[in-house]
Amino acid sequence: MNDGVNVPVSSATRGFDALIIGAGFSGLYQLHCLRDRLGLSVQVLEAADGVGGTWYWNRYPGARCDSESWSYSFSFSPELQQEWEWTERYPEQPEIMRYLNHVADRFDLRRDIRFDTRVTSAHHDEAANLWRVTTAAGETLTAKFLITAVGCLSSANVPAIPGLEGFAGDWYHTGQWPHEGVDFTGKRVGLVGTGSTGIQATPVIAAEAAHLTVFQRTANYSVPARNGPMTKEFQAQIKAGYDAIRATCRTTTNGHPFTISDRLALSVSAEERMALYEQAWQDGGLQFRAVFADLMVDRAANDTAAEFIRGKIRSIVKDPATAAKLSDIDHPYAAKRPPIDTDYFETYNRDNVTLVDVRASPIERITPQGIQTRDGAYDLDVIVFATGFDAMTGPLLSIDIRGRDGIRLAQAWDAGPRTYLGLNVAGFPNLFTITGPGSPSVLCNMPVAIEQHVEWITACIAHMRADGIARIEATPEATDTWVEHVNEVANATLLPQASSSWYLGANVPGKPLVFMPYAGGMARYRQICEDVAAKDYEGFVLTRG
Ligand code: N01
Repeated sequence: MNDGVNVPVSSATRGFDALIIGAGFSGLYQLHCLRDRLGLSVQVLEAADGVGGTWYWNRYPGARCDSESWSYSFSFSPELQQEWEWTERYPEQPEIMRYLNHVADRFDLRRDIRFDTRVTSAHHDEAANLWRVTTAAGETLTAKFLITAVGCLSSANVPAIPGLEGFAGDWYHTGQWPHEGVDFTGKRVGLVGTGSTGIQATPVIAAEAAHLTVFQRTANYSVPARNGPMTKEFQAQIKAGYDAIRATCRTTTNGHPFTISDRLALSVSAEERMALYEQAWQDGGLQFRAVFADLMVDRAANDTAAEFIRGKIRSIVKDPATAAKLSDIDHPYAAKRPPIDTDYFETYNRDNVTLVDVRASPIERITPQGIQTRDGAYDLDVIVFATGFDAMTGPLLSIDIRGRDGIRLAQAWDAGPRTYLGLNVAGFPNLFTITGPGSPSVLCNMPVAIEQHVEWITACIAHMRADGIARIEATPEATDTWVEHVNEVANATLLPQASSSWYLGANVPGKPLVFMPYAGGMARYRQICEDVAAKDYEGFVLTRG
């Protein structure tokens, strides 16, 4: 597929006002803001041959967004949101790709995107006050501003299991799925991983494969999505109510179009609590987490939700041994990113599906025939790794980014990511990191977090240009205070209690264990960012030039 236009670059260095890395939701909107609102010369550099970011790569069976379609979209253009027709409650990957391609065309963005262009390094030249960016093809481009729009979940994590190279069948990572798809008909498939991705893919692969073996290391909660088509009436209702929907998204903790109840879980009777959970289970979706105000901060409250879901698993899954493995969950509900599903637990009632507990009996190696655990050998034709990502820092650290005095980002972050507001790193002038570590990012409905960052960055650059400011950079003191605040708000929740969570970097061997996203809530974070800007960018050093 080549739905992009490649802009030729001469061998001489080309200069721009701003370079943006990545053409997903964030890169597209940032390009529109800087080019069409501020009149800057901008170039987006994108490794893929089309727009879409994470949605370009994640084409695995069942790939679908867990946010409601009407909220998982741009709010900046009233015309766009009125003309676009979502077809389902949760959009499937191809529908999101159609939407993002439509956005790229509607706002004439492609002419400033260079596709098939992987950025390998970005070095700041202090004397020239420029970023020098090189690509895998050896070209160099320069810009005053460098904006990373690389996404939080774009570095695939393929576990280093001995023997993979000798596997006689085919293997795939869900985040690097072949464009032509994979035909599982008649195949014995092994799926490793039971995060949101594995939980989405399991029922779809099981329906096609001869046999599916799911290798589960950490059992997980999941709540039914209750996906369904958007009726004409519901479409009309959403479109008429968009102002209120967007206002809710901007002011709620997780950027979703629903509010969190102010009831406490233990303030109601056991009967009422069960009835409320049952209603939320029937309604489906991430709203389950919003039934009570204290589910993410009080372990006793959380236990009630956790036990309700465990009970559901035991009632759905007919084989008691399988039900026991699936419901033996070691962390609070939603302390890891909560999956939602379509018939995930029901799928274990199929004759052609087996669950293997690889916590009890770890995977030892991959043989030419399949997967060998401590206690058994599983012959497979295909292995699917739904093993997640080197999240948040991985996409940034895969680029050789160097700031003042040649300091490498990898060095600055050797004990874990340190940012100011998740937007900038001390020592890296004029670098903006959209949805960077230390911002709400993955704890928020992503387009809401993205729009807030892009609009803040755009206003900041407009302010710099209006006031003749050449350079902006976070101070080390503001960074220290912010990192402390990020840790403090995370520790006030149950989120760090999931020891295998990718929020902590625990899924990647050797990665520093640091809670990366900002858990203080989107509304609070937005206010902090606005206050910083209003106080003449407090915590940043602005240099005229
Ligand atoms: O990845 P994960 P994901 N041996 O890291 C297991 C977003 N998303 O791709 O927990 C055996 O959550 C690992 O086990 P453990 C969403 O934000 C969004 O599923 O480390 N198992 C875990 O079970 C989500 O949270 C949507 O013990 C191994 C699984 O692999 C994020 O992407 C849809 C292993 C990885 O789970 C990531 O989700 C899907 C090993 N060596 C995803 N290594 C939508 O909204 C890892 N595992 C569309």
